[in-house]
Amino acid sequence: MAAGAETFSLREVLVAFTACVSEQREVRVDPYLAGWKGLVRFLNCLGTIFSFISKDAVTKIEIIENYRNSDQREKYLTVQSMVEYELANGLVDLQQRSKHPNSGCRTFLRLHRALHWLQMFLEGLRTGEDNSKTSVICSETYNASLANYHPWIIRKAAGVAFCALPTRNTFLETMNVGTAEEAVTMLGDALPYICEVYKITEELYAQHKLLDLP
Ligand code: 1PZ
Repeated sequence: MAAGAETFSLREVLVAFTACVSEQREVRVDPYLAGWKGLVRFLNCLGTIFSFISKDAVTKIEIIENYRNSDQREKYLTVQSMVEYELANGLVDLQQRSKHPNSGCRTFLRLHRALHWLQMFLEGLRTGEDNSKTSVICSETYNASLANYHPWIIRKAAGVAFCALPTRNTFLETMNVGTAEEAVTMLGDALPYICEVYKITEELYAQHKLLDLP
């Protein structure tokens, strides 16, 4: 098991997502990234076969973190302020990646699409039968969401990696939130928050026609 894995609990990840939505219904960037960082740590505990996935997630997290550490950090406080700032200043490549290949908007969109998968995957785990296969839940939800944005070679590699996933109950126990039943309860409590974060971002991106950013 990776160092620190014994103290790691998926509860912290879910708590981070519950802290994302502000009173003004804006999505705060810092807890969003904290949630993703926790997911990456969790993914790393599942084995090196997933490292091509976690590496990409880390790259994206770091791009946005760099904006949060730059002189413009205040503009990246929420997804709403980021979209407003980048669009108003022509910092987003709308047709093809060229001058601004790593805009906050296009990078965040990749995590946002992955959050849709996560939402469906965790819901599938939560409602699945005791003996159901995590790999099946994972590939079904992946095919219904993120796969649509990935080229064949990545879909293939993802499919191979999914086969390494343990059974549902073992997977729920790996979350380190207690028994499988306790993990299911926690998922039920946390998922509405993740759905809300996803929904607000989706509406914002749709409103600004940013859902297909290259
Ligand atoms: C529990 C099992 C984990 C399954 C994870 C399912 C998601 C599979 C995603 C495979 C992504 C592989 C690597 C790179 C993909 C990139 O090309 C894309 C698009 O970025 P671009 O090329 O446009 O810059 N990246 C993404 O779609 C972001 C993927 C982030 C995935 C994070 C998963 C975290 C999982 C947590 C598990 C609890």
